Amino acid sequence: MAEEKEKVEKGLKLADPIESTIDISTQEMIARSHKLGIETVFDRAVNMKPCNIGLQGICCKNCAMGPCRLPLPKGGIEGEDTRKGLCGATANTIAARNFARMVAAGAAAHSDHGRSVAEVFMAAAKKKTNAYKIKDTEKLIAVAPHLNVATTVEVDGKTLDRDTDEIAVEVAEKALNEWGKMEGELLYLKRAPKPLYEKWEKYGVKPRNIDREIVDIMHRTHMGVDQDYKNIVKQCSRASLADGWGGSMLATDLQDILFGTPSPLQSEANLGVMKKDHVNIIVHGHEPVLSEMIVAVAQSQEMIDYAKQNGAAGIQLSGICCTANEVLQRHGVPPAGNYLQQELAIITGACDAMVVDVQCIFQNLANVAKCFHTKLITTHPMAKMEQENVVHIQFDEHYALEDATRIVKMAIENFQNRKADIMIPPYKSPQIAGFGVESIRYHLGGTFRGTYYTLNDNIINGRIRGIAGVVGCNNARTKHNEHHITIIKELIKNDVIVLSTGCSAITAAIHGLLTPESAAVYCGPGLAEICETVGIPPVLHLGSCVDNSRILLAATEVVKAGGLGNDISDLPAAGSAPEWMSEKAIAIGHYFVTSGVYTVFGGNLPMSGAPVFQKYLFEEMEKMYGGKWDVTEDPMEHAHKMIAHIDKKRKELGIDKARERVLMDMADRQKLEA
Ligand code: BF8
Repeated sequence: MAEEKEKVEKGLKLADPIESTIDISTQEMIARSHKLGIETVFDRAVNMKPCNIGLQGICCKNCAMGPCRLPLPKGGIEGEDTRKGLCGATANTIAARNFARMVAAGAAAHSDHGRSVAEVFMAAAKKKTNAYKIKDTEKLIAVAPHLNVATTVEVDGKTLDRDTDEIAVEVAEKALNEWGKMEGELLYLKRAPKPLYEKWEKYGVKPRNIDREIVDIMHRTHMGVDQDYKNIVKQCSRASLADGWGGSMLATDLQDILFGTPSPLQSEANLGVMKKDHVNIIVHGHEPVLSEMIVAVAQSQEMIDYAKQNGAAGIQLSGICCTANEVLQRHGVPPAGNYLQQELAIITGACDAMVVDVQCIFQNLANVAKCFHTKLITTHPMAKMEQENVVHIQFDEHYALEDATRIVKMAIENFQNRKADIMIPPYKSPQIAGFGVESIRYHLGGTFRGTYYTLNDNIINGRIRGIAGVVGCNNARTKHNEHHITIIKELIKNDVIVLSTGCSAITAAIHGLLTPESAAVYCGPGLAEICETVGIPPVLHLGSCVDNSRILLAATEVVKAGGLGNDISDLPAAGSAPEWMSEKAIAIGHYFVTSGVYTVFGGNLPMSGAPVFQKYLFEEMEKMYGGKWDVTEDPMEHAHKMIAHIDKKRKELGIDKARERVLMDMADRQKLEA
């Protein structure tokens, strides 16, 4: 015991690999990190416990009279809640302000990503860069009207197609304007079902422009401004909608137009995609503008030859986090892992370069890279690292190919510097990724109709019980991947089709749920039949976290196809973030809720210390938007809360009976026949 205490005091307590993750390659790499004496997030998580007051969301550090902490008294509150900070701020105000600042940070991250893409898009549209060209003109034409850009012109009484270059420049201008326009409302709001748009109008939450709603949160949560938690939540709704139906949706659309709209393709996932005899380059972060160029350069014959001259058999490109999802969905580049595996990819000893941009990048990567030959390369002016072993190659879209070439060459030349034994865990899973609004229409809509009719039909007849969006991060406070997989398996077992993005989608791939064959193993009979007939996996990978906008638009298409109500909140659908950790997840959760989706988070939501505020999010919001928040630590309960909600919606739609008929098993049928 004393020995154990000493270990803890010296920071030497080590994570148990089996307790830390359900993924065998991650278990093996944690064990290797211990053997090599390299600390990872898994070890830090067992040594540092979270702050109990922060966990409850009731620590206010928005001014220097604090931090003021308002813990819930043991046994809860009887009678009036008299807790106050020095200025008098109540627990509800404090928790709401903290929540709002998370929404602001999350919306800012997604939307600023969108802005970077829009700037590159503008450069491409104006032909100021040779590296980028408009790839998907069909999507350009489809998106243009949503930004009030005409796609045809009248000449001499005839309607002619407008020049695509001209359309592209105007789309870029209109898109960029969405971040800072002085008047009006976000143009994409009108893409939502009409009843939803009218709810936003009624409750006064239509975003004015993207930046303004984020600045507004920072202002109103400053000391001594908004002191009404309901009014603070109202601004959270505006800012999160500016993310989901603004910055994120623009990021997705402009990326698709610029780099190609994804369509289903085959790939693999997990650390085993790295190759010992190849130059391994890992792209990590979120913005695909540079990684697109790295893909192009790494696949060039010149670079492959250069790799061979340097003793390697070729170049293996792989990804971590959402940059991985971006290059996966458009090029089939395999993800080497999700959020919690980033240090482990370097600990293989085979990572010749890890190229990072923005968001979800551990500061400790530099310390881990120091133990190996790995070149850790930062590329974004906004995200530098102070350690000396980190190289900064600032990405400039005007010299994108040159920057990418410099990075790929640096990785190749580093191949010969490998010093440690290589250990790449030999595990990877096949996957089909690259789904989106368009491909769901193609696969589940039927070629004649080209709509979501068949999907709706199968929801109505009960083969598909409902739709779940399962998204988001890993969190070192939860056993890595366990909750994602438990929840997803329980959903598909109950015939709920899953749309997934972000690290959740990578997790599903790693555990073999992104193949059509997995349907026969894990799905209920109705969903299995659909997957088998159409040849799709029961879990559809819709891309990165900004691509949660694809889920909003897919849900909108389902509403439009008819038979399942008039609004997203009418659908037998639910949202989930089983292992969330990032502020972006809170922004996403809130725009899902404000778009009418019942959304369950795993682990903890930092608001339990302010029960009145929590009740507002968990119960009252539903009365306005039809969506609401929920949280639970138990993954089975999590899945069943979603299924119960889906069943409630089926009942309200009057389609619960259809499902009862469909799900008769053989014995039931025989009884009937008899
Ligand atoms: O934006 S799921 S850990 S990588 S925050 Fe980060 Fe979470 Fe992964 Fe993508 Ni989304």
